[in-house]
Amino acid sequence: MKDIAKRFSENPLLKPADLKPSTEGLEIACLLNPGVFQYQDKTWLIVRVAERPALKENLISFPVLNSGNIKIIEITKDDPELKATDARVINYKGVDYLTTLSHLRLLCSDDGIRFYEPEGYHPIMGEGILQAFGIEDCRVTFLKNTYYLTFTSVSDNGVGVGLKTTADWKNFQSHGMILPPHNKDCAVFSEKINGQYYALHRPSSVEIGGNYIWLAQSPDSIHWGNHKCIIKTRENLWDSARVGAGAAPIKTDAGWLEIYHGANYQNQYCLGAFLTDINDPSKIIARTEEPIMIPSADYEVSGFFGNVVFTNGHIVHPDGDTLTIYYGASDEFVCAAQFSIKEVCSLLKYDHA
Ligand code: MAN
Repeated sequence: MKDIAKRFSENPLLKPADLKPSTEGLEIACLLNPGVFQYQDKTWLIVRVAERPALKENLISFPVLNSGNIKIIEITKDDPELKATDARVINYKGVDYLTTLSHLRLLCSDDGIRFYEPEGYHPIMGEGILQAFGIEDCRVTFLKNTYYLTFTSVSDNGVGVGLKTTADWKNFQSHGMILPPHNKDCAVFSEKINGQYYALHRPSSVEIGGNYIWLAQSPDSIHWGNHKCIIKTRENLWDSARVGAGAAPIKTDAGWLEIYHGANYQNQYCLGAFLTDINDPSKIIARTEEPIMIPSADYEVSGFFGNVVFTNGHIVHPDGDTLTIYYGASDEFVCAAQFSIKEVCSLLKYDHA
């Protein structure tokens, strides 16, 4: 297997202790999965900040949002109605909860390495009943002077995709939930194609089907239809259990290049790539057979949820070839790695789509 990522020597770029919790009584457990964009000559991250109360012996406690307030739920670890086998999710009395509550935080940087929280840009918190368990993993697409933010909205109603738009990162328009449960990993294309908006998304089908990448089309970016399933999981490969889009596809001479994540049944998350037709993104032209990035550094192998590299944001440099992907490592740290787009394309298999 060939891992072609050139990891930044400064990794991890951000760790939980680098930011202040949003609310007294909470601590930051994880900083992960940033959306990335350029604004006012700086590189910006919209980072997922996952918080929980300080760990107490014999207790599992986690926050949920209730009419704009944070409510802490506490359960004793030996409660027979508690099922806690995954660091990320628990089940209590038959209901699933997240162990952390996520919001989104804006950070910026002059060099793409050292990030700070600029004054006057507020955290984006979950709002309303469809975001009671938080908002996560925001992708950012810039199209015609507007930034489109697509993110995961979590509540006991399910996991779906929310949309906000902004021009200045201070005033936001909320467009509610654009793709209902179960759906996440939504990335809007950076250009309209034949007059339509396009987006990749990842519905999960519980019975027949699976966790596949789909393509949707929209006349206005709010109402999505003409859904097509374009990338499936592959048995016995690194992406056998789940696949999901990274950030908006990259326009290349050969077509739209998408960096995506795939997980196997051991919950190892790697990155790969696929290529679609430039005029018809439902046509898959090629796909990597092997991952292009595999968790291997210490900070990728062990952490809040180990063996994970997950990306939903990147920057294509002016040379048109250098790609910096920002990624969440072991669901706990924000890191970066560089790729050559040409090298990624050289690993695409045209008979493997
Ligand atoms: C999965 C993981 C978690 C996430 C939930 C809800 O369990 O990706 O990190 O919080 O889904 O989206």
